Amino acid sequence: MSISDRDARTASRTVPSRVDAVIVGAGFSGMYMLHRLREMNLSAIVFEAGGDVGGTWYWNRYPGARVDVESLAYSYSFSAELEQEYEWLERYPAQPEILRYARHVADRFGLRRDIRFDTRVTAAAYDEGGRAWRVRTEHGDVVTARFLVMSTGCVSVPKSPEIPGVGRFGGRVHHTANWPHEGVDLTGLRVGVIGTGSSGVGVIPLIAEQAADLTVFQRTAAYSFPARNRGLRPEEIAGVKANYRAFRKEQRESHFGIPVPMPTRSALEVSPEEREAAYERAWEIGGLISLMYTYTDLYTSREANDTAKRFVHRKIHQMVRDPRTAADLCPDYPVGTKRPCLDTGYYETYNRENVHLVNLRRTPIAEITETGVRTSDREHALDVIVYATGFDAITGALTSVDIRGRGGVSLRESWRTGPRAYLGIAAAGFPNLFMITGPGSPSVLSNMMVSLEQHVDWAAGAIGHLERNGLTTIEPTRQAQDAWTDHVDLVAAHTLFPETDSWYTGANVPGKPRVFMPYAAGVGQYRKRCDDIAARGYPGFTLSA
Ligand code: NA7
Repeated sequence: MSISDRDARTASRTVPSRVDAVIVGAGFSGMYMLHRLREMNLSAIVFEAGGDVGGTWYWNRYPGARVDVESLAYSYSFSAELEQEYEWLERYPAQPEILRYARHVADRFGLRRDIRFDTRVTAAAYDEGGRAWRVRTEHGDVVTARFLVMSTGCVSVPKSPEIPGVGRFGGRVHHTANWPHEGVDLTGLRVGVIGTGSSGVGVIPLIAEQAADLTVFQRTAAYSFPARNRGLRPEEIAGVKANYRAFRKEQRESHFGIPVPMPTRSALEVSPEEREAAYERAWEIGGLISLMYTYTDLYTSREANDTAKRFVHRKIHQMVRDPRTAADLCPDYPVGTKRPCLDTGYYETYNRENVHLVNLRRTPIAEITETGVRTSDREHALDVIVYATGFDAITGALTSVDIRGRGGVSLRESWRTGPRAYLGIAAAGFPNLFMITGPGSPSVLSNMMVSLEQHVDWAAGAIGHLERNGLTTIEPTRQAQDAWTDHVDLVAAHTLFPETDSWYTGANVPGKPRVFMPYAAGVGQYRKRCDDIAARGYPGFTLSA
């Protein structure tokens, strides 16, 4: 941290009463938005609930927290100097390395002086007469801004575990998404982990090494692919750095924001032997998409997907010695339709004597007691419960702020039956509101860095367009919004995604409308569409003087 920035951070709790833009969140999207607005000579203030920059990487400090996209790709592309100077150490860095990168960016671009930390935004109301947003924080700050940018992230509101008796437990309780900064010593303790998504899969092997005894409570088994994490070799870093412009172009034009060769054949048009060999090669490479990119139809054909599913099941049975435990760890939904996990030694952890798997499909949790977890068949005595129960994803952070647009209409209310947002970035009735990686954009079905940079650039482009043309507001029409929402649904309906209950569909949160929220056509196609709309003067939006 530079001296000036440190001073700015500690000294400044002053909040301007009027700025051009309020940005909510100082994760990677909020930091870049601030930088872009400054380049346009606009004033902005960022409110951040956490004590520092980093967003999801500030909060998710549990042991084993790692990014699932390779570091040289999961990084900003907006500054060639930043790209060249930053030295990534690992293929899939752990949380401390990513947070270090976020801090480096904040220092390098002097961002902290316009960020107010430990400040949660509670409400934002659009004043139609003044054509401005009035934004309120938990500390009573009120700021008027022409633009409101929600850089609040897709997995930032931890889901409370809706289990009877949660408050009753007398031991220690931790949530992976709010892990103590000073770390947690579990040596010699009986630990229970509830949840086996990416967070559970990341934390379980490390807790198993420390705790006396670990009980994993699994409701839905996850597909986890080997990360094959390792230190980056100097020559591969140099290779990417020498060609970063071409690499970034490939990222932007790709499907997931990760440059890899596209598959050309169906899983059903090759022999079982050839298919097995291809899956084996993908498994050896590891990573999030190598297996899913083996054939063209793994996301669209159940029969094709079943071949990959059977392959992963065989792998699990090879890795886990106890056949009943292995069977319990085999998911029953199509591979890839919930975000797959990346792991280091997850399945092998179940071969340890001190690790026990409880299949909640067979013996559901009845309640949390003062001394542990009671399932339908017995009580599991515990000293510590770790909730790895996930997030109210994609819309949770947007609806947790009381956002009111024209006529006092609440965003939360208007999304009661499901989110509606044109291009996943703007909503009818909410002028000059930009939702970075909002519902209906590729967001979590992509390398988030690619998607958030694209959204920030597009929002900055739209704001620049207003500025240059003496206009004050941009707002989608209801017609364009409805057509986009239908299009998002239609694209999803061609895939296997909507069939599976997951946080992509909101099915993990009781009472949340079940809608497949991300746009599944890929970041390359999506970007073309957004660019085309901007180039044609923003059809589908109303721009007013
Ligand atoms: P996930 O992927 O939503 O995983 C949460 C896990 O917790 C999942 O196994 C859930 O089972 C389980 N869960 C949630 N509530 C309960 C209750 N009440 N009882 C038992 N089990 C429960 O969240 P993560 O934090 O792991 O990962 C989220 C994303 O963040 C990840 O994909 C990365 O992209 C970053 P369920 O599946 O609902 O049956």
